[in-house]
Amino acid sequence: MGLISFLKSKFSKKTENPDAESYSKGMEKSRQNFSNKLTSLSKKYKKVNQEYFEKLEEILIESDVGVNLSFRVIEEVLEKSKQQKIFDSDAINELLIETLFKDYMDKGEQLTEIQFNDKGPTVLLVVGVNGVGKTTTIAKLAYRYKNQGKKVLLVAADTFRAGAKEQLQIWADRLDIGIVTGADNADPASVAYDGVHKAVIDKVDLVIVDTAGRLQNKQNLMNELAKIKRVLSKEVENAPQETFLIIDATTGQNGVIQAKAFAEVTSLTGVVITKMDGTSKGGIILAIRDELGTPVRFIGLGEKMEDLKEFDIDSYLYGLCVEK
Ligand SMILES: Nc1nc2c(ncn2[C@@H]2O[C@H](COP(=O)(O)OP(=O)(O)OP(=O)(O)O)[C@@H](O)[C@H]2O)c(=O)[nH]1
Ligand SMILES: [Mg+2]
Repeated sequence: MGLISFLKSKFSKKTENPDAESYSKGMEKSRQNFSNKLTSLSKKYKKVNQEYFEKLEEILIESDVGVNLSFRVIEEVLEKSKQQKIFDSDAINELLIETLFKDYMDKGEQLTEIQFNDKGPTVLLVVGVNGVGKTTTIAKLAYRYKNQGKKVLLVAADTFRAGAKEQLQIWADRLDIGIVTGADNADPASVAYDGVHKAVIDKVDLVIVDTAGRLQNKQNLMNELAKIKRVLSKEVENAPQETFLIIDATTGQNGVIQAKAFAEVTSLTGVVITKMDGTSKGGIILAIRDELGTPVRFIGLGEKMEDLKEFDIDSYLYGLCVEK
């Protein structure tokens, strides 16, 4: 059975994966772009030729899959098509999706949920440039893990942007969870320290540290993040156990550039892609994975607290490719 038929049958029973429906809804714009283009291309050609592969590569690039990955995947599909003597355009499209899937899987581990520390708090540091959805994602994660019975504490180490801590405070109140804040323009590392200190005393399970996203000066950012990390590990061994980079899907290839820049200044354990519902170019997930190798842990499919889903490649491809 081909991958598309597999995905269709897998998700025909909603109970098997309730998230698949959210992916399908949240990725409607991307699907309309990607899937419609594939369908109309295969209708136009029926049998593939050199031009067909060029058009296919264009569709991938237009969906933000990235030039490098697009090129590689098309080469691979072309090769397989020759070897296996597949010239039917629908079959080639299916082969393309399978190749994208395989490429994602081959890149390494498929971790999603936060890995909890056996003893003591687990610390998650959240980084990313301005406005990508850091604070919202933190609230969504806090909501998720609170519902799983974890004691969660938020730490407002973004002391730079006016109103940042008030925004986090609103979420903490709404979720009825603890929060540590500092004075405006306080040293972010000192707020981070107060946060983990309180977390140890209060026997918190998960500490989520919000940071200001400043990428104007790489050296400063590197120093600031290094200092925060040092301070966190003073109170909790191996903290932060998780560092998530937040990327806004609507920023396209710019997001990929940000991801590379952050990966250069600090070690990341995961990426969260937000605003997938707001883009028609959902291929960015594949590009980020290709460039960084870091697993995409969660994706944001809307503004509400429950709109954060753990990343699942099957549901993602279902959302991207499978027409209703
Ligand atoms: N549609 C949609 N909107 C989102 C998503 N995630 C975040 N947003 C919106 O993006 C905007 C910015 O989100 P914030 O969480 O404030 O972003 P931030 O990175 O903390 O911003 P700064 O603190 O200013 O750096 C808000 O209006 C959010 O509601 C998502 O998955 N989908
Ligand atoms: Mg923020």
